[in-house]
Amino acid sequence: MAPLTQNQSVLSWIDEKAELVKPDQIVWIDGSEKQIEALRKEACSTGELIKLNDELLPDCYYHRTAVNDVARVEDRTLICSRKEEDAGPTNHWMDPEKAYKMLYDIARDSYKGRTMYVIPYSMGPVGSPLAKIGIELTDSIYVVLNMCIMTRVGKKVLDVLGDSNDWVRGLHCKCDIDAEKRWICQFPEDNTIISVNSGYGGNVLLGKKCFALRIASYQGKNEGWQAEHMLILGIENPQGEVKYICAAFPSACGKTNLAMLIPPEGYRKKGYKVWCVGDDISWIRKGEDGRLYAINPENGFFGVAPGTNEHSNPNALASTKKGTIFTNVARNLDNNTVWWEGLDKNPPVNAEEWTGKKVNGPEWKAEGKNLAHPNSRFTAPAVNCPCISPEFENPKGVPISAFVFGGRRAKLAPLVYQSRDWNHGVFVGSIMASETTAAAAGAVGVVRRDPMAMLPFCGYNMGDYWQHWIDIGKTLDPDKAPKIFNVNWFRKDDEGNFLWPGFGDNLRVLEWILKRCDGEVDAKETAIGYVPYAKDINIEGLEGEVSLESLESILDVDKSLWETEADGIAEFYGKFGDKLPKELTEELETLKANLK
Ligand code: GTP
Ligand code: SPV
Ligand code: MN
Repeated sequence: MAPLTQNQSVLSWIDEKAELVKPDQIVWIDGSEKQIEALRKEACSTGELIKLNDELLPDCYYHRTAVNDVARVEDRTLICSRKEEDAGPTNHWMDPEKAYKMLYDIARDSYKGRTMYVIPYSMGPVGSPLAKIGIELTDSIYVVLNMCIMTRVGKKVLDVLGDSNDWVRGLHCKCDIDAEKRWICQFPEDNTIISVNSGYGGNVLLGKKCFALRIASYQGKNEGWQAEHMLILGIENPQGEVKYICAAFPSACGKTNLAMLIPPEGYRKKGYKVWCVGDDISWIRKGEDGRLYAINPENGFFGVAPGTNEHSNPNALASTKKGTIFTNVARNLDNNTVWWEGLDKNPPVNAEEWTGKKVNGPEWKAEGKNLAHPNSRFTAPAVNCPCISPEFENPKGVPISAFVFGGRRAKLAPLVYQSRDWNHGVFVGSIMASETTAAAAGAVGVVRRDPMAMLPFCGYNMGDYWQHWIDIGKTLDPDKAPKIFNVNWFRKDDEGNFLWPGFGDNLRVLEWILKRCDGEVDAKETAIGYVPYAKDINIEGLEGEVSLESLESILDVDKSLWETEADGIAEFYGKFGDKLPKELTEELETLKANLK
């Protein structure tokens, strides 16, 4: 097929890679519905996709990955910078020369008998000054179809690229899905990503974590902007004013849910609305007026299915009703639809669990087994979302009032607190810790440090990344800089029950955050920062669920627990040697002094 561009840097790179992997043919993805439909048909004919009930779920498809390939693999994700120090102590590193050789040996001839798909894509609205372009080569139709939902794809992207060399190279080879030879490698200094032996989400949709976070965070450091693992939501008050918040939570800790939240009834009646700009990634840059502006570089949602239902997240559920690809959920064989834990209380009797075994759903559940994989996902077009922001396509992005950090902490972190200033806010982000989830392979529920929710996604030394945050702060007028907060929806009592209802009710906390941004409410100064007075969090309508007393207990700062935490932070910071910004050392000293 004739190339869709004359760009020499693109053509020669594709030639070179085709020479390596030896495809039977090369197909350029032009972004047309006709081509996409033909690919869906082809994938259905080989069993790669299953078409779902077209009346109940129009244009929706089902896919199962290999059972050894169901989540990101952090210990096989490498940052291949020339110097090991530039990857830093929190990344796995390999010398680029060695990595290229290893990867080329694995990839060599692996497209024989197969097609090479060339996907030109834009992260961010096509042509936006905040957007960037990538090209992914893949031998997987599943990847092509997912990229067509998650990013802006096709000829229009190449037209914007022209003959520029500023684009990110991505090579994906399924190979044999051999877990022992699976590698997800970023070469930040070469704008290059190579992924081999996986067919799962974040490992292979190279625009997402590999580019929009690992490569882009490095680009942002050099170019004066930020790539963050943050959702973007707009909160519209009854007067029709919209304020935007960016929030960073680790994987499977509530970004999609918060980004699409439905206000509690009392708020809805007053006229509050929430608009979703993005649910996972933000690219942030200073605008002409001196404020920070964020775009969502993605065009769809790769969301966690389990737990998504009519009550927890009706907007996410509605987003999955057409044009969606479901991965590793369970199937209801009676009506050819999908099911997952937490969708409803009726697991299908005639079911196929996520590995493809035919089972009786209720009996299977009674044995304590899952029908859907805990990290099963939907890939849904952003335009499907009933609360998608009217600013979603705005090439300039939206102005940010607050940054919010958060994680899963059963104890310790209060429901919400505010940093004293920007540098203290960077400290608050840097000390984030969270219980691990099924989004990455490995143990679940273990508390680990996850600064700014970027631990698995920062493409360079985390110490330099913190310095970049501090440097950005220096360029901002304090009146225009977003205020920085920390939240914890996941505090538990001694019996393991969540103490805060979460989901839509999180708006009550966001309301306090916006009032703080506007200087409309007082707060209590504590050792860790400003904590709300319980009376200032609106719990109207939560009678029976949350009392003033229980609210006080989840706003409580337990100094002895925080002293232990400070030791843990000091130990973590110790790994960074002289890369640790002195501002953060000072913040830690202040925390320790405050706890005395
Ligand atoms: P990634 O796509 O992996 O980046 O995840 P995410 O941060 O978007 O997480 P998501 O919103 O999909 O939520 C993951 C899980 O957290 C789901 O099972 C939710 O049910 C649960 N969850 C989300 N918000 C809340 C909350 O406010 N409280 C509680 N208790 N659970 C929540
Ligand atoms: C995450 O793990 O944070 C995700 C899913 O958003 S993945 O695309 O697999 O990284
Ligand atoms: Mn994520």
